[in-house]
Amino acid sequence: MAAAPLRDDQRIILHFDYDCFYASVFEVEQPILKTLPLAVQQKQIVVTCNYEARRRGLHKLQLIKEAKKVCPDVVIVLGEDLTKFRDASKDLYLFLRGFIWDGGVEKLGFDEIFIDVTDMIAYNAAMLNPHDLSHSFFHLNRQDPTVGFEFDATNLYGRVYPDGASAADLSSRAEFDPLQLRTRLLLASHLAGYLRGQLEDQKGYTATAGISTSKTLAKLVGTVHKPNSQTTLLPPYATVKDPEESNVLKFLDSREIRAIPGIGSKSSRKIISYVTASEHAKAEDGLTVRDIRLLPGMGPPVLERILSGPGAPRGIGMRVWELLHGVDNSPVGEARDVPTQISIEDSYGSLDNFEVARKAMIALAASLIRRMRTDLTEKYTDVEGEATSASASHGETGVRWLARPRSLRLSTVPRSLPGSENGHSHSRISHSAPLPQYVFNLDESEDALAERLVRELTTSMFRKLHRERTGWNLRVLNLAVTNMVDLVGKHSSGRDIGRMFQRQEAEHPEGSTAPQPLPMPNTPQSTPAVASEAVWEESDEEDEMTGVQCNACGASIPHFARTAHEVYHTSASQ
Ligand code: DCP
Ligand code: MG
Ligand code: MG
Repeated sequence: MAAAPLRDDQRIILHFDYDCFYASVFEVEQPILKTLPLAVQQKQIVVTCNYEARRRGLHKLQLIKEAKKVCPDVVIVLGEDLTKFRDASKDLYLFLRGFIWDGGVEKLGFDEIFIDVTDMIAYNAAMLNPHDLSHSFFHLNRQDPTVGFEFDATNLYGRVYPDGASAADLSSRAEFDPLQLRTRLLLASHLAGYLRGQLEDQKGYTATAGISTSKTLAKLVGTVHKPNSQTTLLPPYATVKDPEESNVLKFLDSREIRAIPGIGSKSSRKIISYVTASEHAKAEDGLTVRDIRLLPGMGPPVLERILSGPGAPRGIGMRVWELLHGVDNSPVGEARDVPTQISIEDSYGSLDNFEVARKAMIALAASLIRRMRTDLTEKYTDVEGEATSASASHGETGVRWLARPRSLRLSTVPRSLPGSENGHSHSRISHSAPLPQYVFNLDESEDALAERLVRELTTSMFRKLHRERTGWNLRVLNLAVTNMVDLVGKHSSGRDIGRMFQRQEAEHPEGSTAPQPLPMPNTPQSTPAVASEAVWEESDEEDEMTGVQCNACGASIPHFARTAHEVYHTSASQ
């Protein structure tokens, strides 16, 4: 059998997942709802419900009809407009980020956050006084030693895996070592507890946290105790003498492969069918990570063979082999509170004449500009000519763009013709053009800008896609801004904005017709909807692993080859 991959447990990562997130947003608005069973409705489905409702038998993704039967006095609120969830998500992200030093803080979907706290933990481990661990102080600021909180470093905070273990007990001085993994995890458990407390006291949200040394392990171990709880995955992680003594393997081994974040559902299916086809294996039901890991002959080459296919990145076998052993060296992404693109989409019963299309485009453009203003700007204070978002007490204040998209993309999907099979999935067509600078003018109204954008640009883009005055009938219109240029990185002072604009202008691409990704299938269609963001918590990470599907030919394309593939279609169609 192939060797187990090497572990690297230098980092400490926290993962937060807010409890019943959409429901909590309503509870924060109206605290009375906390005491009632509360369900959030999208279409005919309960997308989430609070824990009072769960106590009474309701659960996520249940039919409304069923929920009412199970719990007749359930309070139902409509959650199709995602604006307030997005706003709350951003607010909580910025709030948490405010406590963090240099490590990355990465948002996943609306209600999850990864935080790399390695530097904060190393600093505080070095500051511990081994003679008086029970009166320790956790420093939250390197410059100001009074900022922080008191804690008892003889005990780990919150729950642990394995349950009930006391392996992190530091009470015996002989065992104290600031560099030891268990010391660092212990400190991190107190930091996670403190941040959860702040989140609840200052913002009214409870969260469930996981604490470990990688994104995958932190996220997974966080699910062990829910809600309003936290779980630390205890050492030992790397075990030289007997690898099976590792708590990482113990923890992962009993899990089903599809539960491992980073292994997408397609990959899971391929692995499961390979393993069940082998005579050594048990039936598909109850197939665990351990069954797969220990299957004779299993290893990176076999996994590479099973999982490779058009679009699978090289090295996927090794990556999955690592994940099966709880090895995940992927970095917590740089703070990125701006999306890579924003797209607004609506669907129509019948859209077959230009005037109706024009009005629809104005509505989409107005929503798009509104969204750009929410997601891509921030308030700032200018101190001594240097723009910072930090708490400055003097200086000029204003609103500035955090990022500017360079391109505008219009996509349409025709109503499928009778007789054409599966007509809609391959028939999205798009046209892109440079985004005019006037849309960034914050002094003009969104509606005025939308009218101008449609008059001066979008209508001609539309005509490029549908040259005939009549004879077409559309099902979907989508307007998006893409090619985002980040102007204010986490550590940037913002002084180079002007220069960046000049560069950006020079780099503007020509308009191009290119196949574009499909919107999320569950995007609500009744109101102009965001099609670009990972709204669903358990987003299928297949894309990240294997690439994207080309909408023109259906092939699966790795991310790095996507541009080339688009060019291929563009030139082939000319
Ligand atoms: N969501 C959704 N559709 C899904 C899954 C989730 O709209 N298929 C939304 C509603 C949730 C939010 O995303 O409130 C976060 O998803 P979670 O799975 O984390 O669910 P909750 O936060 O609601 O509950 P939990 O306490 O189990 O984390
Ligand atoms: Mg949640
Ligand atoms: Mg979640």
